[in-house]
Amino acid sequence: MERNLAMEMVRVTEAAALAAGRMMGKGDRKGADQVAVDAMRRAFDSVDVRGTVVIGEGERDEAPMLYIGEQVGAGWRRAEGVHGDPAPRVDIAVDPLEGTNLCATGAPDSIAVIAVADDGQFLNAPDTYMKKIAVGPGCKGVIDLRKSPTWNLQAVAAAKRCNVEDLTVIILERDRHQELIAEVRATGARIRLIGDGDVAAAIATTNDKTGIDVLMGTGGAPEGVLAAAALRCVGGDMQGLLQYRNDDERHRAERMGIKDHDRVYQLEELAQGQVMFAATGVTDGSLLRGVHFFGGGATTHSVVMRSKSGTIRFIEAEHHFDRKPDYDWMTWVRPQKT
Ligand code: FBP
Repeated sequence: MERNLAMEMVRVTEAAALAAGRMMGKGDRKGADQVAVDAMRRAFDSVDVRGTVVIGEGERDEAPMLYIGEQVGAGWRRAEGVHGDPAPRVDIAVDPLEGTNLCATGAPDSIAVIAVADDGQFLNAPDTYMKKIAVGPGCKGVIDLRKSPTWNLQAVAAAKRCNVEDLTVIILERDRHQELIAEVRATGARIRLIGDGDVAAAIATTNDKTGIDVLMGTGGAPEGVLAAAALRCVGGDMQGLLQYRNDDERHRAERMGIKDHDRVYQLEELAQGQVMFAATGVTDGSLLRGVHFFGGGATTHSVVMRSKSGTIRFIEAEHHFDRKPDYDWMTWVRPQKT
């Protein structure tokens, strides 16, 4: 997959983050999500790919934009033209605003996210839950979701040549995790409980500066595929097991081609082939700073990675609104009140 495409994808996450950034702390999670979706969708129009959304805002009948199966990217129009090679066909996984509550309350770690893979390479995850375990580079091959949290923490501690007490586990604070939290506490490991945002949490395991070693627990399945794309790029590891809340979700999964409901998906099954991942911070977080506005502009902080090269690039951008082309998504970003 092309290097230039990675930079194009950052422009798309920046657009979503800038739009959502305006909504920080306004207590309107749906509104924040809406402007992020809108900005991201419009920003795709200038990217030269033939993308198909495989992880998005839901099924076509419930999401007007970035729905599963939607074709995005300027490449579709160009492919129908006469000149040059057709644009690359890629799978697109998006979460224009991951952590809608975090943005609505101004809490840390809401991000705008995109992952791209060669055609047909992401697990078409239904909108259900996924039990997950994720670790950074250095712990590849040591985790096993079928085994207990205690077993896994001992394995991670051995790989990191430390004691279990030295590990920090990040877990979504949910009632369903009471047993997990009790077991992790019993091992002596430290815990960081978060209100939302397990994509950023999974990415945090890949960077020593965050102090996070392991993600455990159950969160969204689409978020699991996005996290897997990031972990593929950095050489971390992850496993996921789909968890259905009802028969409806189970049937939906079957319609999407999932046959074995007890299968533990390995990292390479969640996100295969050549993968690219980009995220831009919306609110300040452990790895990425959020959108900071100044008179006439804003700064953004993004990370972009590619599985092919393993390069992890952090990009700080200063956007000057008066000099930005008048993209239609800028409506969400320019100050409304003067
Ligand atoms: P949203 O961005 O859709 O609000 O999702 C936030 C999130 O915390 C995800 O990071 C996580 O995977 C999922 O919700 C957990 O779902 P639930 O809130 O139902 O436990």
